This record gives sequence, C-alpha cells and structure tokens, in this order.
Amino acid sequence: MNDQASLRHLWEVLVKLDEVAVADLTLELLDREVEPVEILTTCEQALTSIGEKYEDGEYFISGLIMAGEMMSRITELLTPHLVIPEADILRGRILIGTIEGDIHDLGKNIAGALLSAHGFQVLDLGVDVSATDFVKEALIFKPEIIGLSALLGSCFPALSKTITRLKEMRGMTKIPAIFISGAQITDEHRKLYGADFQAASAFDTVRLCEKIIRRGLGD
Ligand code: B12
Repeated sequence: MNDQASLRHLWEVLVKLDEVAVADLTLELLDREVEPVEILTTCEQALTSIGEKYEDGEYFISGLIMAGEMMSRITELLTPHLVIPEADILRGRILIGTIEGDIHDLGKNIAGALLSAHGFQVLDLGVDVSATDFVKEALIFKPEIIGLSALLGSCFPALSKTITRLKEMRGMTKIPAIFISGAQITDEHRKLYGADFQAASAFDTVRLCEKIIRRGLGD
C-alpha cells in the first residue's frame, strides 16, 4: 500500500473506531517517515466524520469518548516526531487553555506539544478555564501570546467574555496577542469576539506564533 492509500486506510479504521488498527497503522506510517502533519490532518478529518455520525444519531457519546481516547494515543505516538533541532532556542511564552464549560482538549494538547517542540515555553491551564483564571495566570506568567481553545458553540459566550477580560488586562501588563482555535472556529468568530488571530490547525498555530514573536502584534 502506498502512503496515500495507508492514510486513507487510517481514516477508515479511525472512523470505524478500531482502536488496535489505528495504533498499528499510525506506528507503521511513522516508521515509513510519513510527515506527522499528514497523519494529523487525516485524523482531524476522521474526527470530523465521527462528529457528523454523532450528530446523525449513528454514534452515541461513547463513540466520541472512544474517538477522544484514540486521538490521545495518536498524539502520544506523534509527539516525539514533532521536535525540531533548534528547539532549545526560547522563542517566547504562550499561555493556553480551553474556555469555561468546554472540556475538549485534544487539539489544545497537540498544539501545546507542537509549540513546545518548536521552542516556545507553554503554560497549559487545562480545560474549563474561567475568564478570571486566564487573567490571573496571564498576570503572573506574562505571556506574549494567549491561545484559547473552544469547540462547543454553547460556550462561545464564555469565549467572548474571556477575550473581553483579557483585552481589559492589556492596560496592566505587556500586551499579549490573543488567538482562538478549535474545530468550529472561523475568522468570523475572531471578528465577532475581537480576538487578534484565528488558527486553523496546530501547524498553523506554530507558524502564526513565530510570526507574532518576530514582528510583534499589529504588524
Ligand atoms: C472527541 C470529541 C469529544 C470528546 C473530547 C475528548 C477530549 N479529551 O478532548 C468528549 C467525549 C469528551 C466530547 C464531549 C462532548 N462533545 Co464533543 N466532540 C469530539 C469530536 C469528535 C472531536 C474533537 C477533536 O478532538 N478533534 C480533533 C482535534 C485535533 O481537532 P481540534 O480540536 O479542532 O484542534 C485542532 C485545531 O483546531 C487547533 N487547536 C484547537 N484548539 C487549540 C488550542 C490552542 C491553544 C491552539 C494553539 C490550537 C488549537 O489545533 C488542533 C490540531 O490541529 C468533535 C467533532 C469535531 N468535528 O471536532 C465533537 C464535538 C466538538 N463535540 C460536540 C458535542 C455536542 C459534545 C458534547 C456536548 C456531547 C454531549 N452530549 O455530552 C460533550 C461536551 C462536553 C464539554 N462540556 O465540553 C459537538 C459540538 C457541536 C457544537 N457546534 O457545539 C461536536 C462538533 C460533534 C458534533 N458534530 O456534533 N467530545
């Protein structure tokens, strides 16, 4: 099987929630030196399909939980392959977390691992983080960038509140750039809630953060 056919196969076994085949195939693809970004993109597409099956009533919450566990395992396998040689150069501090009411953390964890692998100092506040806690930790950690993860539409009011509170904080400390990310998040949300940037994927995030640190906010 060539790489594209194997990636397609990975998509199929992930959508079927076949845990053993998913782990075996991920290891096989890594052995064949297929780029982690391709594996990750395939998995994100498979998770979108699983989400659709959940919406259609074909899968239940147990399906989402299994998908989450499989994705965690894939992240573990991919993480050692994400490190770049010059990662020991400290590029900046980034505070990340999932907004209040939302416990989705796979995307945030992948982005955190990738940012660390690229030399950023990452402080991850975890999931279900209140606006108050984001502000409190930002005042202590003094990040150049704050990344908010949000997947649940019902929690977007909390996303809006968090961005507003973080922007108010700008008068008190060095101005951090605020960006938002998550499967449902688009540039429209960025404009609506007043974030500085929107990142479509973990790899996008790294490029974006490198650019923000190099040029500073607003350039
Ligand atoms: C797995 C999953 C779960 C797992 C999460 C496990 C975990 N540890 O995260 C569990 C079972 C807990 C779960 C629960 C629920 N879920 Co859910 N879940 C999903 C699913 C299938 C995949 C999400 C995922 O991990 N994707 C893979 C990652 C890698 O992608 P990603 O998050 O987009 O992240 C990438 C980028 O966005 C970016 N990124 C993301 N975050 C961040 C953060 C930072 C700082 C940075 C830098 C970058 C970054 O980088 C990542 C890598 O490229 C999605 C479907 C979908 N389309 O996303 C539904 C989905 C998000 N869930 C949904 C729902 C409804 C729920 C529940 C309400 C179900 C229920 N009835 O209980 C609960 C809510 C729980 C809560 N309070 O949060 C809906 C949301 C619909 C909506 N519009 O609001 C979705 C879209 C499914 C659907 N189509 O209906 N879920």
